[in-house]
Amino acid sequence: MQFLLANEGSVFLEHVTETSPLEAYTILERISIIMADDIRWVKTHCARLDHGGCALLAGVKDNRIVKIKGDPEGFLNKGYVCYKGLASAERLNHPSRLKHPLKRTGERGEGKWERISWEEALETISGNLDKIKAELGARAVAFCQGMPKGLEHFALIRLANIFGTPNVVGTQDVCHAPREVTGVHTCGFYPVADFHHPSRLAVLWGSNITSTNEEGEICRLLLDRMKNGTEIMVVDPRRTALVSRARLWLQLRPGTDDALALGFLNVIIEEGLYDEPFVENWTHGFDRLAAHVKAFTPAKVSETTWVPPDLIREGARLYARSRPASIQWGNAIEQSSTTFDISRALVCLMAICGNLDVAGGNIKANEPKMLPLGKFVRADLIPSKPKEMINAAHGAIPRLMTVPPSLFKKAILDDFPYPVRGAYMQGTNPLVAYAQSPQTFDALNKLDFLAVADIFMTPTAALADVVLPVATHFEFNDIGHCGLGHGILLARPRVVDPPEECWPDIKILNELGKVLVPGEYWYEDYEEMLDALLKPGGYNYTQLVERGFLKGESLFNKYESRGFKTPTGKVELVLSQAEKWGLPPLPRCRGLQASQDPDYPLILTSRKSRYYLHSSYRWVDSLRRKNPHPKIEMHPETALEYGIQDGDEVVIETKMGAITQVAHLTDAIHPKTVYAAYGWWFPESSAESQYGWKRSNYNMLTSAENIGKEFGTPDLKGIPCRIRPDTAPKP
Ligand SMILES: Nc1nc2c(c(=O)[nH]1)N[C@H]1C(S)=C(S)[C@@H](COP(=O)(O)OP(=O)(O)OC[C@H]3O[C@@H](n4cnc5c(=O)[nH]c(N)nc54)[C@H](O)[C@@H]3O)O[C@H]1N2
Ligand SMILES: Nc1nc2c(c(=O)[nH]1)N[C@H]1C(S)=C(S)[C@@H](COP(=O)(O)OP(=O)(O)OC[C@H]3O[C@@H](n4cnc5c(=O)[nH]c(N)nc54)[C@H](O)[C@@H]3O)O[C@H]1N2
Ligand code: SF4
Ligand SMILES: [Mo]
Repeated sequence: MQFLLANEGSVFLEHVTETSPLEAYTILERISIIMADDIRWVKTHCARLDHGGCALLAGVKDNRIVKIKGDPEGFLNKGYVCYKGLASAERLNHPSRLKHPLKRTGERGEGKWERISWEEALETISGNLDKIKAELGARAVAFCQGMPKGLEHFALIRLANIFGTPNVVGTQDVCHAPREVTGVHTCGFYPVADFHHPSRLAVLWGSNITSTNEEGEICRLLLDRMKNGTEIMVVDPRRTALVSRARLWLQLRPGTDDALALGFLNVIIEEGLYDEPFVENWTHGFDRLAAHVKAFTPAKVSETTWVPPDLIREGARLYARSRPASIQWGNAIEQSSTTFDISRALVCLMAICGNLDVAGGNIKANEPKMLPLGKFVRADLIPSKPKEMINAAHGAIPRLMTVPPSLFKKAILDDFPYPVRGAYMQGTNPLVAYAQSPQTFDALNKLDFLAVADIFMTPTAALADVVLPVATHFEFNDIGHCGLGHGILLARPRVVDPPEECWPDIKILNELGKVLVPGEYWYEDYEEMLDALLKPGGYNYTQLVERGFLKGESLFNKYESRGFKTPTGKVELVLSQAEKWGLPPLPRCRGLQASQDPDYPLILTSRKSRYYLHSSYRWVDSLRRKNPHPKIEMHPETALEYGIQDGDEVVIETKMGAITQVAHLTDAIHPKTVYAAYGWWFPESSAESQYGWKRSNYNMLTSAENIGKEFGTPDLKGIPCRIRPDTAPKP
């Protein structure tokens, strides 16, 4: 018998794919579940598949989630839900999830494990971290997290502070810290794009919002704005989904955003298109900025960026003349060693065009009242943190309170500025997510002790000494968007019980804390943390769940009465304390280079897959079917030049290493640019190979050495590379 599956959105019989009896059965089973009328629908918010934010309706039957729908009442998504969100039930119910604490029995990375009790797991972790603390001091232990997911990030910082280490490692170097911290230094706050009020223009600058919906800037909000007249401009090397609806598209050469932003400033200042009263009253150093950007003429900038001079002028004029206008800035601006300068230039642009702190521009989102996070994390216990943390020895920017992974690895491998020998990692997969994976492998192996808390066995967990099984989203009470700077708190109540012995991270941290540093710091029950955070706002967790979300009041033009929270009280186009902080006073440019290394004639960059979150969820079958292989995208002309056909295996090489991905031809990108997929490993591969982390992993190609000083940021996008068909014999 043949089993046929209609392709997505298709009602025609010819659009079918043959499928296995097992898959057909699974789908029929799912349909019968969905049609059953004994499903209980529970309201919650999505998370852990990106930063989250969509309000969801979870259909529950027999303590299992069987279906997910977008909640039409959701204030950020109004019923929208993406593929990842829809796959939540499958993610939760996956048979291979970690369900018990494990202890390594064989050599590190050999894939041999023994099941242990929670008590033994916590004692083992505590014993090992304490031993390192006794020998080398608490700072020789690091607490690490990747993309913050919920309250667990702050509970982790709390545990680190109480334990006494200043080193909380995070991926913020390539994700949001540059925007946030540079914003604070320049204008006193983190300027987020305001999609909650009308704008005349929204600029998508290296942000692929219809796929990534970053930090709750759910694309549905922008699409609604566009229906009501907001125009868009896209600054992206790729013809993204929204380009077809854009007024302008600036297809720049990857890695040249600093030059383009300075070119915009040049045009706007030379043509007098800036907001004169604002510049006069509320900016510091305008004349110096004006003199500085004179060199960045459209003609010069065009050589570097490949954007025609007229289009640079048109883009700059459009932004300056459309008030209010917002800039939705994406990862592209912060996955570059020049991220500090790009961010500086963009905040200057917002400022001189009068788009800061105005409705529909880039705003300081006002947070709902809650316990200040500094209090929650007990920052008072470690007042010397800025001086003690690894960052200090590297002259990183003040106010960056997490350690960049590249500096963390240096501490392990070179003992600089001091040795780090132990790590507790939650919600992160450094072997695939950090730049320069072979170096990460060496660093993880050099640790005396590594504990990893995850929902699934990953390449990183495979190198751990102890692995902890966590309960994840929908399985415990959590608060979403806490500390993200978007002015909202979301209720994410428990919908079902976690499987077997899985504990939520916040419970693990609370219980580990009790063993590690007993005393008055810990809560009897971890859920008390939720109430403690909400109490100053006059709520408890149950009340938050009843309301669904809290949003701070919308307040604009606050500077008129209070000034900007900078040393001069104005937006600092020139940083007044640059010398004291060791920062360049004006936004720099890496150089108006037009040449390219002849050995590496193409430029490599990336975007995130709409079906995965970083390296996560390659094991969720429905998502894997949508995107089964790591794809290298190239222009058909490029493929022809290199003798590559669609579907061929291709070797991608940079100075750092080589990987293999599958060719996909597209004219959405420039012939000199290639896009490789990021985040790949193969859960179906062997444990001893740590699940094939070397084969297709983008970070085999990146370097953690040439990093920006301010944020320790490596170049992840805009890297010189070369390609060739993979002719090696296949096993
Ligand atoms: N589906 C999905 N959603 C996610 C995530 C995920 O992994 N998957 N991750 C979440 C996280 S943690 C984050 S931080 C956000 C990030 O979300 P985004 O900021 O959207 O990140 P990316 O997809 O990496 O890149 C965005 C855009 O940058 C473009 N680009 C590439 N190189 C350059 C360049 O040199 N200059 C410019 N101007 N553009 C360039 C790409 O074509 C792409 O359109 O997404 C969140 N949402
Ligand atoms: N080359 C390149 N490198 C990049 C990026 C890029 O675009 N290109 N993007 C960067 C960005 S923006 C970021 S934010 C980082 C992301 O870096 P990471 O956050 O380290 O990335 P993930 O691969 O998503 O790893 C998250 C892990 O958390 C697990 N997990 C899921 N839910 C839970 C939970 O509730 N608790 C716990 N304990 N674990 C859970 C998942 O199974 C997964 O293994 O990567 C950065 N690295
Ligand atoms: S866009 Fe993000 S928050 Fe919304 S359903 Fe998808 S994964 Fe969840
Ligand atoms: Mo991120």
